[in-house]
Amino acid sequence: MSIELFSLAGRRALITGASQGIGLALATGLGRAGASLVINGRDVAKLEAASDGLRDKGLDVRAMAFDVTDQAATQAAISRIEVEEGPIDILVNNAGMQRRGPLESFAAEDWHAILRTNLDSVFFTSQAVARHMIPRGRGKIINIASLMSEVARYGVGPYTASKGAVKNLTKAMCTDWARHGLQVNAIGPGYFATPLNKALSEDATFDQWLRQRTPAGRWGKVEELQGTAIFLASAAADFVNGQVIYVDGGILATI
Ligand code: GCO
Ligand code: CA
Repeated sequence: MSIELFSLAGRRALITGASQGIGLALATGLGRAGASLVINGRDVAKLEAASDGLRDKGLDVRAMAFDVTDQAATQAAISRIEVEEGPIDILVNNAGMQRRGPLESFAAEDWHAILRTNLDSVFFTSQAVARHMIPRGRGKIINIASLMSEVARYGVGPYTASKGAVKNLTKAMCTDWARHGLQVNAIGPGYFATPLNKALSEDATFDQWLRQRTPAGRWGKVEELQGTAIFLASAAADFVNGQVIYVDGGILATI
């Protein structure tokens, strides 16, 4: 089997929420596999810094700041990318946020913020990109789910609900769009030391719990998500559809 199967040469990938953390790691991995990159974020300064870092690695990258929770802005940005850069072959819906607190006191505006960022954005961005992919008869959409697509943890109910929805939206997109030659899958990260989890990784009690609860006995490194993203973005996964691949050190496999 040729390694070409995993090559992304000649392909363009759009990654949302790519200024830092998992999104930036995924952009780096897809770029190293040969993809031209368009990275998205809301904060222009952070996005430019991330672009510079990727360019320093010799990668082809365009920064495109837009708010993925704003459907009109997202549709306009996707059209601009398709005209100015070329076809989007791979979409990684990574933008996401976390707010923690028990459900009985969780504010509605926080609930809506999480659902907008973690779920609405996946629908808005995927719909806008799919409208260009469908006439081409091909495209790869990779949603970033979570181990919280399967299980809950105290105090992250709204996030858990949003990531459970991302899992089933992945299956729904597969069902509607596989006939058009699109493959839609998800990656479910376990615990990774990223800015989203700073409060956790710096908490000695949580850190000890996590290491004992995870069969691998450690936090994941964001680079360890790159191989799964390259696989799902490549021809090697042309008949993989509607799946969630968990990259979690075994945490979901064990009680
Ligand atoms: C938490 C964490 C988790 C993980 C994420 C992993 O508070 O438990 O934020 O939600 O970071 O789900 O994919
Ligand atoms: Ca370019």
